[in-house]
Amino acid sequence: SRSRWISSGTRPHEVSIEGKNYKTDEWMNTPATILSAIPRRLHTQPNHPLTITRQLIESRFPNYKTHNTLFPIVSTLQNFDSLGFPQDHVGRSRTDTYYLNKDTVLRTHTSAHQADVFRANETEGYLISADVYRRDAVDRTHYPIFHQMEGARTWSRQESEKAGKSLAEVIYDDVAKIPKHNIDVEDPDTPFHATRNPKQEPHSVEEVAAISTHLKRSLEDVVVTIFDAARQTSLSSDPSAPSAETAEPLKMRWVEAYFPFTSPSWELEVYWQGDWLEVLGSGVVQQAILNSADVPDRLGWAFGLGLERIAMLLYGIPDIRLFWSTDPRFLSQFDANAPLKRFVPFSKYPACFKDVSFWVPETPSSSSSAAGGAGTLPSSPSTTVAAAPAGTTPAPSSSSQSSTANSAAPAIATAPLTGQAFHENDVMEVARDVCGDVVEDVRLVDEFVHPKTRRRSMCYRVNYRSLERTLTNDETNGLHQRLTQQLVDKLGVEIR
Ligand code: FA5
Ligand code: MG
Repeated sequence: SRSRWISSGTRPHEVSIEGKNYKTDEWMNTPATILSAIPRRLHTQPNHPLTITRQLIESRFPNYKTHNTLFPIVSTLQNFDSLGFPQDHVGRSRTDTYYLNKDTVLRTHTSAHQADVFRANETEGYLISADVYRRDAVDRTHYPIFHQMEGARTWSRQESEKAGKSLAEVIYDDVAKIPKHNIDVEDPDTPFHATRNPKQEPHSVEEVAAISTHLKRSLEDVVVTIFDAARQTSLSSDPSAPSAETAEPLKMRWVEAYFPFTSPSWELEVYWQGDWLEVLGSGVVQQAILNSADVPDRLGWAFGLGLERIAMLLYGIPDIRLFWSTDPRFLSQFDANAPLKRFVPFSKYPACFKDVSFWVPETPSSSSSAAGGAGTLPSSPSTTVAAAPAGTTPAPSSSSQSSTANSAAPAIATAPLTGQAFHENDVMEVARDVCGDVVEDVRLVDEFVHPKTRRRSMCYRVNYRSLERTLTNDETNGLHQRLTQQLVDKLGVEIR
């Protein structure tokens, strides 16, 4: 069968990552380009914008224990099973997740550490910041490696009893300690949904209301803090820099969401550059997770936010690739000990668009494969599943659910090992692999099924643009040729 090993013809039998060795098997789908980026740990680099953003958020949760160095390679048990992911959840598929072997993945989210940190039971609240890895779309707000901050806060029923209060009362006392803001937040406040977001049996309605109020107020405080800081920068910077008038007024909204490990669940979106940008997912922690972590007496909330997305709001950084830049024109703009300054883009270099059209290889299941949802390739920064109206959020049982692996792509019905269906993320990865960071965007511009042969044709438009220089014609032509060839070699497509 066709090799799915994207970055080279042969798969290594073993990979060594920071002194730890992993035997690979036929599940291995992690390219060398991804493995080599693991040591970067951008969120702990001094004066890196992700570090400064992380610290600013951490300052809003003063008594929470912070974990910033948890190892990125985890078991499928940690990443999925401990969180209640069903066996057939699309997040587990090799089209969405980087595997080293059947049982070992590059974590797709910081939630992979929830169970372990709850079990350690050191503090009422914790924050985990870390690099996470996903096969995903290529555009200005998505990158295959990004950084998340997980946060959680729990309360003990026994302790509230000792204090002679109900748990809800104790929580509302804590809500009163959260700084107030006067921003109008759009919140339909529909906590429960029969299939997606049922009330958990051990929780009372009052408890859920108290927990979700504390959760929402805590996270609104984070976003307000970021926007205030961003506004300060535009006021104080030099006259040529973007001014306060150009800064948009803060708008945010809560949208119902689905995660296997919370109920009820929400995502928070912020209006940014003309579109809604999803910044985090959150919800009331599934009691089963706390029970199996030996803290059945505790209940509370958890969230996971995208640090790049927040840093983009904070500094006005326009493109997610910039975080990986080692160019002094980028790095010298950030200083943890100086007042915050808005990012001043170095000149934008010209874009170069090239199309590639091909016939999708036929597989036993290609009729039901990645066409539908994946075809609606992101055309805006707000591309994740949450961008769909709450009412369309898939039910837990739906196979098209995609929550941690946030790609809007639907589930692939085929087994992941042989005769795989075409998946858009494979195109994305070939583009990343061939072009590195000089690919800005890859999007589907045309798709049709031949009326007679029933073969499917797709056309992708690739935008070649470097952040640091003008690409020559020869260079983009060469890249496009290689990309086209790799699509043929790795995915078995037939160029039209
Ligand atoms: C999760 O990963 C859940 N683990 C979040 C969570 C934690 C929910 C705890 C409930 C309780 P999601 O896939 O939506 O959810 O990702 C969370 C955030 O990560 C997104 O809101 C977005 O800000 C960011 N993010 C997701 N994919 C990417 C990407 N490819 N590039 C950059 N940021 C991303
Ligand atoms: Mg999401």
